[in-house]
Amino acid sequence: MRPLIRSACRLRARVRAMATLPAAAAFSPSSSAAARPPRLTLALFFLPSAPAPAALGARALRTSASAAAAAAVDVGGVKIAREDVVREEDPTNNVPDTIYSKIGLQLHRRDNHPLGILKNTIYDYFDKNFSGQFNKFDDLCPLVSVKQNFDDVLVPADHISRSYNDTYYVDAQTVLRCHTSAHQAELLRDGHTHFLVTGDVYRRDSIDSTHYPVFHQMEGFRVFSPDDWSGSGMDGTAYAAADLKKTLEGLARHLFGAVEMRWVDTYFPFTNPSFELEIYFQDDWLEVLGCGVTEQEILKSNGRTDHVAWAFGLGLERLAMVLFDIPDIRLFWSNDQRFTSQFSEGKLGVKFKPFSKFPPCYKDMSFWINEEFTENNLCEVVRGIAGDLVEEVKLIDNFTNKKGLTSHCYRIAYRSMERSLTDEEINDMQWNVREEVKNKLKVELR
Ligand code: FA5
Ligand code: MG
Repeated sequence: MRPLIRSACRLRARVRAMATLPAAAAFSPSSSAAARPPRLTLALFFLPSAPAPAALGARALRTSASAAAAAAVDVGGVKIAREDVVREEDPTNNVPDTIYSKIGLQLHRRDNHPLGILKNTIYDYFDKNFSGQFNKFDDLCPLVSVKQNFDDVLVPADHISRSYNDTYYVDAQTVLRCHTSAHQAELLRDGHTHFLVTGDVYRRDSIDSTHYPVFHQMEGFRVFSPDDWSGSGMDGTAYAAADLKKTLEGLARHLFGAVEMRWVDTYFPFTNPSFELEIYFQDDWLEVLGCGVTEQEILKSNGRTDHVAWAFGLGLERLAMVLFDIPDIRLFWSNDQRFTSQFSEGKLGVKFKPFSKFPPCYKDMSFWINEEFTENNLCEVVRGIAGDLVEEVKLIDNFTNKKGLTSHCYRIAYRSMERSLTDEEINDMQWNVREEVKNKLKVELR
């Protein structure tokens, strides 16, 4: 029998058996290995273009965009209007309407939503075990400065997560936060020593059943003073690391009951040592959180010299998909009664019953790529047209010819969670995708 807790010391280069759950490793060394500076040119793909095509997805999108434009959303007292976030003529901006339309929805604040139910259950764990010491924040504004998102947590200047290919920039100094760690420094400076921050985070990313460009994280942070560890026989770092692991193992048991889990050594710019917790689920190891002992420099810069701290950031969708048996990450955004009515406050782990399974429709497209081509840009174009009707975009063929031209063939899976799609609308969408890919990404269709 496998032990419940396993220690494994593997770096990112390890082979991931989880082909269907690629690690969106914004802060992993595999990302930084390919590090390159932000490329402003990429934002140019989102310069004004011909009006969005007449596919149903695009029509729905335009309607929601104009409705959104009419009313600014309020996040924690900050009013955010479309023009604050989407600036098509500004080359330092790469936020599309599909992303703007998600700001302010705050799924994690809905008590009857799987993400809200999960958040509240995690709150219960911390309340019970730390008698209310953790301060909770769940409506901090997702628009943050580059300094908050990256500099304050020591993300190197050339780290790939800073690139326009990976992060949504409102302008050169402002981003949609790509992790809840963006709030660590300000909360420390405000004097908090125990806190939980839950929020929507934004990343340009690939398209499949476990990746969506907006998802939710919960950050945990705990500061220790020398009195805490002096009698323990350990140094501050070892003490914090042991407390962190104990706390998170307890949380995993609180959520899952007896479950197999293991620690994996990893790298984050803001913690050392750093770990990931993986849970064994459906014959595979699933990464559910990153954590570690906070770099001293962060504590020193924010008024906590001579202290140590631990921090973690967990992915709420990843945990909720396991706990509620939710097969596709798009479902979290569904307003369909057949989805929403299955969940209610306080009921963690009620298994989702698919209301029906509509068939996917596959369309392939091949083109010669150019130097600027990235899969994230392709995915953004596809989502801009098909919205949530696109289930997956997958590279199925890749070769370079004698002249040095590289061809990619992508298979796009269209599937609605709620209804059957007609041939006509799928053909429309695919035609529009081909046109936009050709015009915006400047690739040569084959
Ligand atoms: C981070 O975002 C770090 N800020 C976490 C952290 C905080 C580390 C504090 C140390 C201290 P990472 O990019 O690995 O790390 O994301 C953390 C978790 O978010 C992942 O373990 C996963 O559960 C979830 N996650 C990441 N990308 C996605 C995605 N595209 N879709 C759904 N969940 C995701
Ligand atoms: Mg990770």
